[in-house]
Amino acid sequence: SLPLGKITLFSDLHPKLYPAYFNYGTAGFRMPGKVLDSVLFRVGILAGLRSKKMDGKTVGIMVTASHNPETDNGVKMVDPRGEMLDSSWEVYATTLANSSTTEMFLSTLEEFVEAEKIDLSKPARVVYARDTRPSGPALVAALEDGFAAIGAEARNAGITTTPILHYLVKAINTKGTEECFGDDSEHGYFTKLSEAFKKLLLGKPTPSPLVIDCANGVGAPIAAKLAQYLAASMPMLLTNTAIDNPGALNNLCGADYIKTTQKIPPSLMTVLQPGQRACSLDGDADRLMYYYLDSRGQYHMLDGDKIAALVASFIVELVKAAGLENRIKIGVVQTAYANGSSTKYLSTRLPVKCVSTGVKHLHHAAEHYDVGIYFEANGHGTVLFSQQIQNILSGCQPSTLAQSIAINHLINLAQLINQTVGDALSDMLLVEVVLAHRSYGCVEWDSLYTDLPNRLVKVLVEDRNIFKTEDAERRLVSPPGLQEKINDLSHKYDSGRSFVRPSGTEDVVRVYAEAATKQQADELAFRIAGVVY
Ligand code: 16G
Ligand code: ZN
Repeated sequence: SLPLGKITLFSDLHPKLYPAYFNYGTAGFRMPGKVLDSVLFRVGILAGLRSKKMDGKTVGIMVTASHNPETDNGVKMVDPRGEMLDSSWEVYATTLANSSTTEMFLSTLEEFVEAEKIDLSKPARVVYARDTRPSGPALVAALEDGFAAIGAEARNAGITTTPILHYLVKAINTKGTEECFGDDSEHGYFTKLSEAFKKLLLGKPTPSPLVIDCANGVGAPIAAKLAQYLAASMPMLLTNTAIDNPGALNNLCGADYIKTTQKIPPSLMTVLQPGQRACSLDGDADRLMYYYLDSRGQYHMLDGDKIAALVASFIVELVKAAGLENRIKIGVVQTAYANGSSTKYLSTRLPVKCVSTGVKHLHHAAEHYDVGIYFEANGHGTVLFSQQIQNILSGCQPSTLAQSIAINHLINLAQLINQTVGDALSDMLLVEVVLAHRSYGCVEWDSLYTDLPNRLVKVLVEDRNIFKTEDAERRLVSPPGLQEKINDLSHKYDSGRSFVRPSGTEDVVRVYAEAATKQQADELAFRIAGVVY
């Protein structure tokens, strides 16, 4: 049975002091860091129970609020295969976080153990990490009390990125098996990536220096370590590395700043040369955006859609060159936010599927292919190679040299890419590999297709829960009649497309519009916002 005495003792040290409603959403729990103490403690216990439920396999816990302001923080659980927490448990997490007293928490916990038939005699194992936020240490201490209360065997992975934590979870759980993911350490991660990168770049010219905006977050120390493993094979210029500078995290820099403002970080104005490649990570280094200044000093953004276009066309050609196009089913997964031009570009090359926003949906849809590529426009994405395909690749008997080269490239790509989750640093190396193979600079990459001008606006509404969507969030079914108005407006504009959906992370409704010109896209977005409000 549950160690009720011990849990009570610890729980009283972490009372729920705030009336706030906690919700385990698409990004886990995410709130101002100061209200999260009780939540972290309870997540510690829940993670222990999740591990018991999964027969003692190791569960991951990441303390981060990603691209959000420095004063926010959050916590997210990672399932034993390195993927997002099973959705049925998200509901439990929410219920447990909202129990107002220790007694209520305990009784909810008991009901839950009963309902899930958790065998408490099983071991509990967890691995945890945090980003560089100042509220991190205290929240980790609360989390550790949760581990102690449930008696979990806990491994501290220190200050690291979200994708490395996912890597560690999968590496720990596949240790000594046929599917061994790599050595279960940061060293193992860097070795796996850097070796694959060097093999893929063999015989290619060394890339010109890449400017990396680390968002003043955990990406900074981790990219610095990666640079040591890559040495001269990948020259990197790290900027925005001030992790101890109060208020600096994600402030006027980082991947989300790039995407939402469509501007270059002010700190890079004097650094970036025309034509030079630059990229931005977000606060936990799971999102990546590229950009450059053209010869006239004009700023151009290369977002997740552009990364998908670059990577997907490269992989499609490798699979053909390997003579495997009839054995490997490749597909791309996007959301409604994908630029219409990217969808058009990709659709002529491979199947494209649209799913609802959120990494979970993209990841699951990508798993239906042998090679599934997904990127959100915001820069989060990865490529999944099914185990079966990885076996086929390693057992292949190529009949020509060209086939053998292509197969080796595919094998090395599967090592280079962090298949557990979007990983800014792994994706950055992937982009660099494709650019080197194509002999592309930013301009050539950018010209794969031209983005349709677009506009995203937030609308504050009384109750966002009345907004219900279907068809991967592209159509509103409620409130009644609203979709017809949106259609009528969209049809008035050249290449007009728009949709309205409730945010999963903020108390707003989002309106997206694209059209042939910037002015039209802006106008369409604001006219739709007007009918939504
Ligand atoms: C979360 C999602 C991200 C999505 C964003 C949309 C995960 C890990 N992250 O950050 O994929 O793009 O939410 O936010 O699932 P919204 O619902 O507020 O538009
Ligand atoms: Zn992030």
